[in-house]
Amino acid sequence: MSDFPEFPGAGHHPGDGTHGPLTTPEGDPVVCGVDGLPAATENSLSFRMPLASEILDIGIPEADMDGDGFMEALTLQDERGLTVYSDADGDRAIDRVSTVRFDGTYDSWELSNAREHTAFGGFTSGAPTLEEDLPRWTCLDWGRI
Ligand SMILES: [Ca+2]
Ligand SMILES: [Ca+2]
Repeated sequence: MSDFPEFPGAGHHPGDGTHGPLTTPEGDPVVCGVDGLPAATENSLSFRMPLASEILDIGIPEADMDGDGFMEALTLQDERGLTVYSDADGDRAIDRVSTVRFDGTYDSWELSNAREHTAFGGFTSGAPTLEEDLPRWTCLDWGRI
């Protein structure tokens, strides 16, 4: 961690959590609890978390948030906060994430290209090979409590 100097007149700092939601350098949401997770594999029954740089094996859902009898959400946490991961369309690829951090920041995202990128869902393997296969996350809401 380092302190960034203030630049007078520099108006926009995407991704720093102050003027926009926290993002990784690749533009992914900064989520909690994924450190050390394995990469998703073709034969796993786990849900997967598509990110620009990798597709993670996120584990087995533990909650039925919408009451349809199928569990589609799980929560992971680490020393920064916690993130709820959910699969809204049932293809076993996470497409909604909501993070609340202990520093008071929060953000919610959805996978904006989930439907046309089945490589990240179902039982197909997920290594993206084309640029347009990269998952794109769109921030729905962010701020500070
Ligand atoms: Ca459900
Ligand atoms: Ca999904």
